[in-house]
Amino acid sequence: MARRLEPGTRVIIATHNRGKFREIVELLAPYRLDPVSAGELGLPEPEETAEDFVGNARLKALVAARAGGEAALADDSGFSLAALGGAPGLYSARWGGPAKDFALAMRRVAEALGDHPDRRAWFSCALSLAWPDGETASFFGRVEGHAVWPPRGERGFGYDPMFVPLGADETFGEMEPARKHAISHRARAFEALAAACLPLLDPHIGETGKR
Ligand code: ITT
Repeated sequence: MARRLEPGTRVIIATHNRGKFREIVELLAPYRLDPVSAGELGLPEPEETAEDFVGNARLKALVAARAGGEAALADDSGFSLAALGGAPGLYSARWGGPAKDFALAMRRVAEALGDHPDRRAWFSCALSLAWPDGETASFFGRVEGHAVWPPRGERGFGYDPMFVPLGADETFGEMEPARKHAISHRARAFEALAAACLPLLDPHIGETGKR
């Protein structure tokens, strides 16, 4: 059984991606932990050398937990197109080039896709929690949908403006953040993480924090 974090524990959010950091902090909000970003602590950004999302998330979480001396949570995620055999997938961040330009990354995806009739797309997310002693727990989530072009919406980050999840009309870039959090790849992985490793919520405490 995975170790559970106590309320009030400081947790390093081992990402240098501001969009991800914001979403993870929002997802963590009900659990009364104390999140701090790896960037704020000046922790290094390790090379992502694993062969899958879980491997990379685990690697990032372990490096941060060992360097920071506290529990660390990392996310490795990506956007995939069926017509491109799952690309950009694990290499989603790299498609933005050194400037991490996602307008460029989306354009590259749209060009690779051309007028291919298969527009099926999905986001994947692995979340790993690591402790400084080397223990880790990892969780995975995925959301299916289709790609649209041109991109739509200013919300979210990364490839959000070109992805419409199944059952919706809006892209993740147009959607209220709360709607994205109800169905996203990250939210699905987070649900499993919360069930196994986050402090248990008092069911009598409402959104106001009062019983
Ligand atoms: P860290 O490794 O520091 O966390 P990164 O941006 O390099 O940051 P990844 O290697 O996991 O992170 O790359 C995932 C990329 O996939 C990310 O840069 C986004 O462009 C994209 N992505 C992941 N989740 C997304 C989401 O919810 N919406 C849109 N794009 C997303």
